[in-house]
Amino acid sequence: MREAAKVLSQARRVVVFTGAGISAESGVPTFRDALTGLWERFDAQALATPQAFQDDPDLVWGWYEWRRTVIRRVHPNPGHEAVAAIEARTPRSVVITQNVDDLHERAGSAGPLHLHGSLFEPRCASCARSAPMPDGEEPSEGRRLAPPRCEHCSGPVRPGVVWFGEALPEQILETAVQEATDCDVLLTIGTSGLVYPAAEIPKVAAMFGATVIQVNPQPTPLDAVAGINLHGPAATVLPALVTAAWPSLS
Ligand code: BJW
Ligand code: ZN
Repeated sequence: MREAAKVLSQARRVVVFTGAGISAESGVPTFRDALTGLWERFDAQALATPQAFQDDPDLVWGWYEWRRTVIRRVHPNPGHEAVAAIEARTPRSVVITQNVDDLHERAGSAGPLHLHGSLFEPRCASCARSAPMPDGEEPSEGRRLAPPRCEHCSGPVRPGVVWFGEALPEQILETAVQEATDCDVLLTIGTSGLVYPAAEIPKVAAMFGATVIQVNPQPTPLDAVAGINLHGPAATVLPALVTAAWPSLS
């Protein structure tokens, strides 16, 4: 922790790279947690595909609307707040997230780069125009729900996220890679490091000479990339890291 605090406090450019684990303590299940309710017998990896939406749009749209309801009800945790504090204390910093929730924004992070899109930007699956966000709340056990139809072409509306087999938003990925090549420290938080090309980001930073600090209670393939591994939950480790890095400001 002391070494991590030292390099962080001395860094001019910091990239904070996050995954589902940072939102776990807000009550958002991680991607690899078992599904519950209506989706108990499904695998998230199989639902997050264009094929699943094509085969059973009501099942997939219902799942995403249920997740949006969950996220609306929860709050950023001290891990998200610590990330915003790091941004406020570092001259050049950027948050690159794989998460489709909006908890970084709600904690005060300025313009996080969403590599895998957002639950809050539905669009037409046929013509790609953005679609209004439906209102209303989903029942806690979830339900099948027909996707709305596009106002322009009547195509089905889909979540504005990146599914397996789809390209990441080109400009955002390009900026993220550029930031990784340019930073002094990359903090990777709460990601299994299994999903590509996002998992390349910490590797790029390490290759270009940055110190990679990982925060995760479990081992991951990024253990080998990180110069410093802080084993523990983000909502505990990150506030402690901020206090250790900037004792006089905390
Ligand atoms: C805590 C904690 C606490 C718990 N504190 N930590 C190269 C090699 C092999 C395969 C591929 C490759 N390149 C591409 C692929 C294929 C594929 C892929 O990576 N597959 C792998 C599974 C093998 N990638 C793709 O298909 C990508 N597209 C692509 O490559 O396109 C090519 C193309 C080019 C041009 C034209 C067309 C195509 C797209 C990937 C999209 C990923 N999308 C998802 C779903 C988003 C929507 C949704 O949410 O439903 O994104 S998948 C899912 O995984 C989601 C996440 O953002 C992403 C990463 O997961 P994350 O965040 O790491 O979460 P978990 O659950 O895995 O891990 C949680 C971690 O938290 C754990 O480590 C815990 O220990 C930890 N934790 N509590 C801190 N309190
Ligand atoms: Zn349309």
